[in-house]
Amino acid sequence: MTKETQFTVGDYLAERLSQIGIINHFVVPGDYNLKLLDYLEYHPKLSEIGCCNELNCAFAAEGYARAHGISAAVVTYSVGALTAFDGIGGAYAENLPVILISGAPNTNDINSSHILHHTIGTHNFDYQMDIAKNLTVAAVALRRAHEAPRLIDHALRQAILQHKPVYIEVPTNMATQPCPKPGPISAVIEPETSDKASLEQATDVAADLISKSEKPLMLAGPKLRAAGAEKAFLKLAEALDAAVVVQPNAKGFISEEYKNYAGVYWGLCSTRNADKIGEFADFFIGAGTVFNDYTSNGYKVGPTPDQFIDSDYMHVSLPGYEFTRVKMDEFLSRLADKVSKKNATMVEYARIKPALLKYAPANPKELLTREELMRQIQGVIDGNTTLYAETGDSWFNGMQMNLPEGAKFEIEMQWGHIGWSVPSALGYAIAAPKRRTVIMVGDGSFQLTGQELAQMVLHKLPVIIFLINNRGYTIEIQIHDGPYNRIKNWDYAAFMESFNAEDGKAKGLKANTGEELEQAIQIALANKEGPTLIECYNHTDDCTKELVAWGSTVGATNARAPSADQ
Ligand code: DPX
Ligand code: MG
Repeated sequence: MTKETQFTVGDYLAERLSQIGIINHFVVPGDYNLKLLDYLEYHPKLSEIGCCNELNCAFAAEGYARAHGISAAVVTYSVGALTAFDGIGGAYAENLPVILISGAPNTNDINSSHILHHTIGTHNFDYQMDIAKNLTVAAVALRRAHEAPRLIDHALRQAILQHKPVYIEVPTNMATQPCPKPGPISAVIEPETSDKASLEQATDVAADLISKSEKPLMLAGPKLRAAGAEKAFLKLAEALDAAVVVQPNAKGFISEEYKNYAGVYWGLCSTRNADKIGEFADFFIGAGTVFNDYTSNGYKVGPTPDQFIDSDYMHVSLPGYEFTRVKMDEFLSRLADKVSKKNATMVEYARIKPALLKYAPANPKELLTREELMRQIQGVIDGNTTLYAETGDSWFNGMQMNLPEGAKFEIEMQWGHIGWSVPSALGYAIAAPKRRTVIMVGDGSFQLTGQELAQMVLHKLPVIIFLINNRGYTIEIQIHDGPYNRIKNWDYAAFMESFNAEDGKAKGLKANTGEELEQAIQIALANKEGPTLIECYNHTDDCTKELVAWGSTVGATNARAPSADQ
């Protein structure tokens, strides 16, 4: 590959990606994006990670954004992008700024009567852009080189400001076109600030409402991290000395060793009596909360609007008020200056706080139970661990894990795509190679995207995968059972080792008893040169009681008859 000396659109995009902090981008090549990939490769600070397919590529980028703040995935037209869109929808739902870059037909063909490969075989070249517009906050198609700087900068800025994915379409003849060099990067990355008058008024109203309440409780939601407002949230918690609870998809955003931490607030699935302190509270101070059907257990959990303040990235909702252009972190921090101590929820919590969940060791010779499995996984989690909990009973098991200071937790609860965890953890481990990435994933989920383990082998990432083999879709069994919830068993341990081929250092192990699991974990911890998958026995019916309770509420919510006025 020889590089032209002139600065091109490909160089511009590469330079901007680097300037916004991207080091690794995730790719699947195709003839519509090959030239662009060359330009990304030429850039001295960018390094590509190949993926097995575009769904995994989008999820890997999503995981990279979880650890690193922002990411990019590069795919080919239609056959690639349409597959990637599923993961991009996930990034939208999970508030992760992923830049999806797609190759596209030559600009001369787009307006011609030619029929092109990787299309539906008509002259419609709009469908991909139409989908992109629905799944991103900015979708741009480069058609003329001189417009590229403006369009690229616009898309990148929107990703950063809105914490959501964006789409950039690059025709196959565009990366090579001469283009001006980028201006200062501050034009793209400079953060927005609050409108001062709105910030003052919003915090005055909020402080007044809090002073009139007796038992305020702080509630962290899934948008707190994307807003970068964790510190401000804690500042307010300290000022009030109120108890702090988190939604299930905000677990880990607040240290579980924080003195005011009172667990996961999720109705019957709550931990550490968070539901009880929620019932005791008379006012909720939320930050980035989202109550969907799952996290509200069929709309049963959550504060009423008259007892609830919530802040989003750029607005605040209070009973009877709505303030726009008020940033979450600035709101929480300024509010902390205006309130005084109101610690009734903390006083009550000290009374009802349960001891930390701890399972007694099982007989090591006996078949593994869910409790024994969780007891041993808990032992692996230290302050340097990131625990991934895949959709399935792993969600509920994950909730109950105690996270020591420094440990992190990743879940994909809004999108809820089975198969997310393996590729996302690949991206995460690429971005945070010094952390211990641990995945809890069910057999059904694993079957969607398990081949992305290959990249962990290639890049020698010591990820530990607990494959929980309960021979089926147990969560679906609890929502609504039928023969479709049973799946073909695989030899998962052998599958892992198949990726080694001639040079890999992955290990695939099986654990049917407590003793075997203990030994497997020792081997996994010692394997620093590749991933280790431990296929763990779990009886189909041996699931959490929280899943059973939640499954019946979701089943009932799904089954509601149509309203008469519909
Ligand atoms: C489905 C789910 O084996 O976990 O613990 O046995 O439930 P459990 P598994 O990974 O099975 C997962 C399975 C089929 N959900 O129980 S949660 C429906 C679904 C989804 N995402 C996609 N397709 C179907 N969530 C992409
Ligand atoms: Mg299963």
